[in-house]
Amino acid sequence: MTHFSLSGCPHTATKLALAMLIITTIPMSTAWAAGEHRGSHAESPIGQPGVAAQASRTVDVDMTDAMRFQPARLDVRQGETLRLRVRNAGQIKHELVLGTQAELKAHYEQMKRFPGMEHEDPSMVSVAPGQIGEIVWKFTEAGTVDFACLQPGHVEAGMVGQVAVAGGAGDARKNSTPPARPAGAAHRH
Ligand SMILES: [Cu+2]
Repeated sequence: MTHFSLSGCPHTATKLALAMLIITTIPMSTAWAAGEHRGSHAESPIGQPGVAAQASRTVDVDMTDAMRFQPARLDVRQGETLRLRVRNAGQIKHELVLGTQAELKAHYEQMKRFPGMEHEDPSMVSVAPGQIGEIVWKFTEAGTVDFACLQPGHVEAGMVGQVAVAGGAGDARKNSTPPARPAGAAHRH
């Protein structure tokens, strides 16, 4: 049984690199060709692509040639949608990729095997020097979501960070995120 995690994180790679990967690691499938990922973000512990109009706030993250994200730690509430405005303050290409540690590790190995590989997915953004990119992401599960710059060498240099997702639907409700269920709010005693 083919398991997609072996091929790295389920991001859409392009051109030759992807073709080679498919040949060497996974059979061609309509799901992949359609740009879908089995075991996709809908059930991912890191959350799912967000809708910009539902973003509760915008957070600026800088990426530098010192191989750092600034800030490298973000705090969000479970259920919150964040607009991440990611600025490359350096002279070389950087990227911010959200994922579980396992996903990032696998994806990073892939990036090292195919330097310069272009890849894209709603959970990541590659940003040219001096440019600004954006990720809109909904953090649906409490816990920790990792992120990293997967350009070869950057992880080892420390270009990693974390999003701490505070649990508690009750808190999210208080903070104006529409509740999934009214939970008896309709009547009062
Ligand atoms: Cu980088």
